[in-house]
Amino acid sequence: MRKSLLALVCLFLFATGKGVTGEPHIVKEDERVSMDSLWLRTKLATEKATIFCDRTSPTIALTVQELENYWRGAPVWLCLSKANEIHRLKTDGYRLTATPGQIKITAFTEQGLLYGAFHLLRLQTTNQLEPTFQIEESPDYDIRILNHWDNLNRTVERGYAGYSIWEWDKLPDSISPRYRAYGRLNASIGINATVLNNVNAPAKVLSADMLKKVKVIADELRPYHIRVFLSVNFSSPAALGGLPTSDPLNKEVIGWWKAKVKEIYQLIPDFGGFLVKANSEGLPGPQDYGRTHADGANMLADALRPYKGIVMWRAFVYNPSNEDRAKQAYSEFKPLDGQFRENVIIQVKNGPVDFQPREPFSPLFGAMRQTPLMPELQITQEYLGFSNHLVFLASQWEEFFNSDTYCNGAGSTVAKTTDGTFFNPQLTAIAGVANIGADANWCGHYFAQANWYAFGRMAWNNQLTAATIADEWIRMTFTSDPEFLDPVRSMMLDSYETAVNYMMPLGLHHLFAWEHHYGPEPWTDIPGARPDWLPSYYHQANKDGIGFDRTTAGSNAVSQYFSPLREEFNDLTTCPEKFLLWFHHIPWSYTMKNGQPFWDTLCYTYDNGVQKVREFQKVWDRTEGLIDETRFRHVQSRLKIQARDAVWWKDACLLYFQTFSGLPIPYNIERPVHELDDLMKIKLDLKHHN
Ligand code: GCW
Repeated sequence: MRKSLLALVCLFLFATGKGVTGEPHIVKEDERVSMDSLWLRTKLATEKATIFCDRTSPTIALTVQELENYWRGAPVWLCLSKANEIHRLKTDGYRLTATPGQIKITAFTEQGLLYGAFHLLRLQTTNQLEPTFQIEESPDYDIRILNHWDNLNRTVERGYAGYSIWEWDKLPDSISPRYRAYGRLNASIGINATVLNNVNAPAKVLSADMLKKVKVIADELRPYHIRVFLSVNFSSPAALGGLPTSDPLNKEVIGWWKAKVKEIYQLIPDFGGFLVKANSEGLPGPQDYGRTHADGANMLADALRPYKGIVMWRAFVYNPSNEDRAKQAYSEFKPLDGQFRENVIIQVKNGPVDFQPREPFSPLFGAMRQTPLMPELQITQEYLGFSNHLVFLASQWEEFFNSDTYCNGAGSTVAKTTDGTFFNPQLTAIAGVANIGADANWCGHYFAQANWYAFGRMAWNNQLTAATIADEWIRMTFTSDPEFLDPVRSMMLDSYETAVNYMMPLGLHHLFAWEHHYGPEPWTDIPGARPDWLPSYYHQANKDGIGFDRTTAGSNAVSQYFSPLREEFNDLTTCPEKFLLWFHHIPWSYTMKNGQPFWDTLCYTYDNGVQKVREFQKVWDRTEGLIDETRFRHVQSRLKIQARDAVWWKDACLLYFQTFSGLPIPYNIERPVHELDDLMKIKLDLKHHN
């Protein structure tokens, strides 16, 4: 009797996650799981696995070690094979074959074996191992690269996870163990390249002293097959080399870059190349000398070509002009199509403006047929609540990859225009602006780790769905327990749309606070500021309505898209509602397709965003006791901030836009809890480093 009562009490405590004292039952983190594990949290195997390989190299040694430590199955054979035996695979690809009693990983490069091993371990951790299987995988992009916006003083532009992990002040003598941990994490998701420093680059990064430090990082990352790149300042020949000019057609300038490149390759034989932000946001570039982007990029490409280095040249440009900012990158780059060297790739942000919560895809995708383009995604949440908001970005990227450009008729997705399916490019690549810093949890928010993970997975396979990746990541990072997995996965999958809804629904964009971009300031007016840095330029709210008219009657940005998309965007009745205010100035009296007044829809959508975050809090609180306390509490506290911020966003935007619409906020939604005047006084002291 007693026994069964005790069992009943235990069962009850277990089910509720509460301890005998009424305190939550705490699941302690396994002490062997280090902070640097992130999604690689599999426990060490009790017995070393048996691994066979008849070759050795630093990468193979790492691969063997990884499997010995974590694989709990049949012996594994690592087979380096001749290319023609597995001709369907690309350089980094692999084949996994499991038959009873034996696993074979076949690849024709050592990195292929490394990626294959991580795949096998992932199947084990996520409980997806079958007794027999054959899997072949090749990446969609040749270069899968992180862009760090890390400054040499270790601040990180738009970084929300502490200082830079690159300890420039301590290098080259002292080597942080995090460099290898970084290599391992990236290799586990197929990332094979990194740009160490901010695109807003000082010339100094190319100084002899700095290059010695870069060499050390490159040496640490090499076994993980991560090639190092640098962002360079276009005026380095003058600023660092003391030349009178940095004109790309000047002989001395050309000679300076050649010598500098040679110096780099003597230190780092597998150096990847340069990333360049030129003639953008005040940075120097070829246009300062009357030359084009192609002149500038080609000159650098010629210097790098003998060493197989490449130039990633950014298309993020906009001049102080009257042209709609959303049109400018296309206007500048489209005419240069076909003028770039083979080792140049143009790096294009996903949307035409600037990493806003939701943008249509940049019309450059599909439009440049003779020049390879690489998408640039922003993993760091500059415009999505920093590391305070839980926003799973795979949903945004899934939408982006699957957007139809119509460049070769229906079905010409952005994915196909960039991954080599179309146009036969010499190079394919994809970049993600990193969200990594020196914080203990690497990314500021535990769920921000999921965005780094998702970037790597989608750079490998751009057809993976957000749902698949969320599932995988939760199992790897937390648990496969359905009590946790199912609700948390739904929360992640709802989180992107939710953030868009409480921040900038229906095509609104750039309503952010000046400079730091945290929180709403649709009213901001900074005397003397460029108009296209101010929210009013984008929302265009007035007594008649709201939204940016980019139709043929307005800025005509629609014309940069292929038919029939341009007509679809142009017509108010066919434009997807999620882009309504991106392309149209909507009268306050407008009626939506479902018959609801536009103003009411705007209000309901904001409110929906707020309600969802409240639900996320409930979902999360129910997971108490299912995971460790550290991560539980961290996420719980961030969700509180997110919930408060969501209300702040909703109140600020609705109360402000109401001053134009003059319409009541529908009575069946939460009433504002703030006064507009008070919200307009908020000035957060958040630093923006560059
Ligand atoms: O989104 C904007 C950011 C800048 C950034 C710039 C860019 C690195 O606000 O901080 O500078 O884009 O992408 O170059």
